[in-house]
Amino acid sequence: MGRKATVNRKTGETDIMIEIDLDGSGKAEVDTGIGFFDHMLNSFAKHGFFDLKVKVKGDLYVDTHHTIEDTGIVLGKAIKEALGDKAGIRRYASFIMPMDESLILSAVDLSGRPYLSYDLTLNTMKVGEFDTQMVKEFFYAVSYAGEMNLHLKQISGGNDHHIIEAAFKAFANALKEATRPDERLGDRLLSTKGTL
Ligand SMILES: [Mn+2]
Repeated sequence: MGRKATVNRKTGETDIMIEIDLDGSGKAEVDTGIGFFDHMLNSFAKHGFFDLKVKVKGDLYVDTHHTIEDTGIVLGKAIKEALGDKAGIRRYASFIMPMDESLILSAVDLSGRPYLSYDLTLNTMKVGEFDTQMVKEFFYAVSYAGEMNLHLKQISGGNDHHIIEAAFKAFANALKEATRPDERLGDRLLSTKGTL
């Protein structure tokens, strides 16, 4: 069966299907209707070695808000579902991603406790059709629906495309490591509480 999940969510604002395989090869098929967002989710899949299918029909005639936020909710749910009982995984990891002048740190703990610490400074309103204010909303939704502690910290930055892309790649790498099995654990949980 493997560590895969398919999650569907339909509201009056968005209709979303996401399929993820945590043990994939980075194959992605993404269509959100927002070019830059597709670019970010493709990067997330490729650099995390996740197989990812994302189909989104959102109310883009309003703006990009519902589409981006709801995609975050469904991606978080899919990650959580694919992880199952989290037995044997490393649980936490961090990564520092450079992209030219920008340097972004992401740390992840698949603790079961949602928390987002967000420290990126973006300078423009939009990258393409993507509203830069939505970066925080997206990662907030992923962290809450995925029940993970997620930090994004800008060490240095200049160009918004670089900062955002480095954040998605840093998150992908941190999540990739945190979801890897540690053979010393066998099927035990890395928790003194005995639950994650
Ligand atoms: Mn790019």
